[in-house]
Amino acid sequence: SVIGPGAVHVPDWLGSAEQRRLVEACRAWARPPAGLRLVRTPGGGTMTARQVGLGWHWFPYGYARSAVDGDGAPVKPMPRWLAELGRTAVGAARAYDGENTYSGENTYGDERAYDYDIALINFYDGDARMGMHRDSDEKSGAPVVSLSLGDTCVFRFGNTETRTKPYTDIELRSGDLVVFGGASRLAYHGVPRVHPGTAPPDLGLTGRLNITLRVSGLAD
Ligand code: MD5
Ligand code: FE
Repeated sequence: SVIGPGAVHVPDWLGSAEQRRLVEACRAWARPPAGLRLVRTPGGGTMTARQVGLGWHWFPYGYARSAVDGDGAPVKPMPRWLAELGRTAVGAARAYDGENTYSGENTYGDERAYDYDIALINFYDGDARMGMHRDSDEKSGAPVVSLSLGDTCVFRFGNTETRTKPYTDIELRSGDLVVFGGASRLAYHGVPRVHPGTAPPDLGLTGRLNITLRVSGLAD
């Protein structure tokens, strides 16, 4: 369904074979060097979701080509097939929005112009959460593509003004796609909870993985 202007949720977008392929790929990307790590925030806290980046490494608050707050190794490359999946996802979101939205407005832009050069993969175990925040370290207005795998979570989609109400809680399940474009690109959002044990049994994943595809807008 359309969850906000330029934000669309397409349930069950990935088939089970595609989900398994992505989980396998994430296993390889999670391994060192520049693998899955704990993220420490400047306030002295630690994010409960662990993260690995492809193409660029995110740290609080910027992007680097190496794991500057991890083992310092060069970040793994962004695979071409994953960048293409991002473009396909934006096209799917537009088609879905066109059938369902109130305005029919195209707020996603032209995906052929988007060169997805970042993948951030978050791994949530049963206790992990993500507090309300905005993704503002990218220097591009291209939509963010979100792919969910494994356990179901509650995703909180907020507003662009405050990290509090009004917000909408939706459940994201394994295989779901969300595209955040247009006016929703800079909305506050978070993951208040994960429901352990809800992953598809044949996926071979305990916990939740979320892959976001982004355009950095940064020069090489
Ligand atoms: C997740 N990840 O489920 C989410 C999905 C992150 C993060 O929040 O920063 O790694 S991405 C959700 C997102 C991205 C860009 C804009 C908006 C939501 N939004 O406007 O709501 O691990
Ligand atoms: Fe985010």
